[in-house]
Amino acid sequence: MAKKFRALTLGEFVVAQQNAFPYATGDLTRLLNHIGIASKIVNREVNMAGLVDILGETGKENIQGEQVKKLDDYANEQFKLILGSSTEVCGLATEEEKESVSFESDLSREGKYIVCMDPLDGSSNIDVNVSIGTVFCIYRRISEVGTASEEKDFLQRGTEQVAAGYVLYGSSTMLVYTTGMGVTGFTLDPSIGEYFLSHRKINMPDLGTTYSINEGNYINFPAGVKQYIKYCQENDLSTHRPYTSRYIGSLVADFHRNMLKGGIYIYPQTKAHPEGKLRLTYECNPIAFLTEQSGGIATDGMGNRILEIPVTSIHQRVPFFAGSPEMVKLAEKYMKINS
Ligand code: AHM
Ligand code: MG
Repeated sequence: MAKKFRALTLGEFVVAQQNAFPYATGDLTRLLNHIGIASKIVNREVNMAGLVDILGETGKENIQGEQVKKLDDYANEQFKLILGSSTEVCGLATEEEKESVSFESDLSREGKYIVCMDPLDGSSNIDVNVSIGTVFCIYRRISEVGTASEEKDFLQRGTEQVAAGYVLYGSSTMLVYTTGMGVTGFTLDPSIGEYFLSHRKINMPDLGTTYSINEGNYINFPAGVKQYIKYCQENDLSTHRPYTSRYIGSLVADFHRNMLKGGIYIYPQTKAHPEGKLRLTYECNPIAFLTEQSGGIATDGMGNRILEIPVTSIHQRVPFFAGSPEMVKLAEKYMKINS
């Protein structure tokens, strides 16, 4: 006989969290649930993509003569559709949209939240069946409720985030989020299509033995980063070095591993990306919020806390150092010595 199983679902957990706040209206709870639903639809499509590739599907039409969806566009449209028809969100900024999107309906305009997201991050990994993710964060709007969302709603500092999280489409699919009360993780049971609580309170170790950086860019790294990498590679049994290098090329997946096991993720300024590659609003800020809520540190490598960096445009880039506090502090020290 199959083993009996009972764990809290994502829906049950967010409602229980909401009940801790007697004046909460339930909007944030509904919004998190809507993100969960959209992610399950994207997850289904992500799984299908591998199958389509295996069958050798090429070109732009599938067997029914329909357009083969590019998954990042598909994910973008799916999140837009679900959030746009919810009543909690008045606007959305994503990696795929040049400008922020203001939802038109009267009900949407009553929504008090805006969302910034990268619908499918690390999407170059799709074709080779490697982990990818969705990253999101939620802010309270600044513009007046009942009107269209405005650009200023999306240019708030990371410290103003109400919630942030990601979905990791990996060997299992996980939704991990924070509302500022620690980091909680849920794992999707694909057989019944439900996220179940699997990681009640995630604590990032103070020190890890993994560093994640695209070393192919080594020659173009700042001197401080080169020295920190050298430190990671040196032999010293007492500090468990050399460390292990692990780089998937999907921020969500690299961060997730480092958060659970301890480690550091670095995407510094390079020749190709003098301001860093990752985007502040929908990649770095949400991951920085999760980093801090799990006990880590996230900076630009120059002593500036990511969450406090002024946001001047939706697609602004920033160097990103995030992970176990002892590791980020040391990397920062090397950056400072060399600046
Ligand atoms: P994307 O938003 O275009 O997918 O780029 C973001 C991704 C991160 O997930 C990942 O950590 C990084 O870019 C990888 O970049 P690179 O291939 O330069 O190492
Ligand atoms: Mg991205």
